[in-house]
Amino acid sequence: MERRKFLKNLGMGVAATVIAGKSLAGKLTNSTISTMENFNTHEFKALPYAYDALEPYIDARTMEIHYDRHHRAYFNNFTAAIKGTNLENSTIEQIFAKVSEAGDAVRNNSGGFYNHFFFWNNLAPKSTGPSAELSAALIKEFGSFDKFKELLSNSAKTRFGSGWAWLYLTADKKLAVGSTPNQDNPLMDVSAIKGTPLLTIDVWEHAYYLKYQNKRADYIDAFWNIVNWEEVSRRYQEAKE
Ligand code: MN3
Repeated sequence: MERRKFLKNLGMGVAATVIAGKSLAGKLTNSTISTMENFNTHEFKALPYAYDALEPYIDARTMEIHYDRHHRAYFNNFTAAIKGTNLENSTIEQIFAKVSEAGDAVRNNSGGFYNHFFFWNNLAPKSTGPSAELSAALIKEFGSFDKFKELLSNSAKTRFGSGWAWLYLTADKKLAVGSTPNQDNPLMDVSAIKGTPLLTIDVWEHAYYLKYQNKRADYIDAFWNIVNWEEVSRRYQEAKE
């Protein structure tokens, strides 16, 4: 994306943040990007909140570096990797479905591009709780809400090296938790876990090291204070239909 357009998008993000302070829940959903259609244009979208919005659980400096350097680099490398190929006109979902044929540059950078936007949008300054329907489904599948949290947390804590932990919906519409290495995700044909992502935790060290250093478990425990359950519930509603 050209620089001017990027800055314009970033400016819109700042404006949305100010509004979000007044009416958090309503405005945050305006900038959600979880539907696949929104990824068709392969745009680098603004954060749906300010860098310091997730304090004290995720610090502003980590958010700035994570979004503006790490995430932006994935986006730039992704667009460079597909430039001039037939993937340029593919949806991100189509790219993931055949990512094994596309090579490592596409696999790593399409995942890094998508996973981070997905992650930003499943975080919010104020966490509420899952919808009644998602709550019932979580209890039915995992026994209790706390048990679900424990399973996803353990999945994140035990992912060796860099990767992501996920709550996802399988093809037969069952809730499941698991993790993926590097920048893989459950939409990729190469992934050991497959389904529609609903909630994710980035467990790369760059996501937490400035504040938590080697204490990945503390970062994961803090994560539960900033889950955007409104967005996760919406994704569940969309995925189960
Ligand atoms: Mn990351």
